[in-house]
Amino acid sequence: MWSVLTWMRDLVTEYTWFWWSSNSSDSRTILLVGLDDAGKTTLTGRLTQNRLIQSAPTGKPSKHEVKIGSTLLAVTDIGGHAQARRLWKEYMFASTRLIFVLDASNRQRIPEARHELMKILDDEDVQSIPILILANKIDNVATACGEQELRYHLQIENFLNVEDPRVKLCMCSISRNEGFTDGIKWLINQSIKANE
Ligand SMILES: Nc1nc2c(ncn2[C@@H]2O[C@H](COP(=O)(O)OP(=O)(O)O)[C@@H](O)[C@H]2O)c(=O)[nH]1
Ligand SMILES: [Mg+2]
Repeated sequence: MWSVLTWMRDLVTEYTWFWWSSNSSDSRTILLVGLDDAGKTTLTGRLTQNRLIQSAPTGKPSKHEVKIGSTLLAVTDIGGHAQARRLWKEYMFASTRLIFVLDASNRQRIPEARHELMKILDDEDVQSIPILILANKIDNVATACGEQELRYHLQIENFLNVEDPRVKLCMCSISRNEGFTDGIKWLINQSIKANE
């Protein structure tokens, strides 16, 4: 019980800081969300230090600054477990871009990932935010979904097949450093209606 209270206090503190910092500068912000175990922390390690990091499940939001080309990005990784998911929406207000990481090799959890993704895509408050979906762990070849199969399971065709999509899907293996770079570039290059 105490640890939950401490965790909640940390989140409030973090959120206040994040809200303040994102409103006080023109830094571009990327929010990293997805179910637990999808590969968010691994991606953060790739982007920030270009190295593999093994870590405990993310307990509280972690923020990192990443320089890609001339662009400075503030990446915030919010945990993916149920308690943290309630806070995704709060953080989305302060973000201009979003990465949704999912484990394409864990077929049992694809419906759960889809459910969370749909909540974001259907949310009127975040409709102007470009979203990069990283379908991770395709190196698990025995179980990983192919792209067409995943599109079918996620039912995101409507978001992908438009002239100016605000959603992009990349099949990737973050631990092998494959398949996500183009997606990150796409995300950075999306023009944002917000004042940046
Ligand atoms: N096979 C495989 N495992 C990965 C890949 N990316 C991350 N993982 C592993 O998946 C587990 C969860 O990764 P993590 O980044 O902690 O997930 P998070 O809970 O979303 O932050 C770790 O054991 C990672 O090493 C990948 O591309 N392929
Ligand atoms: Mg994590």
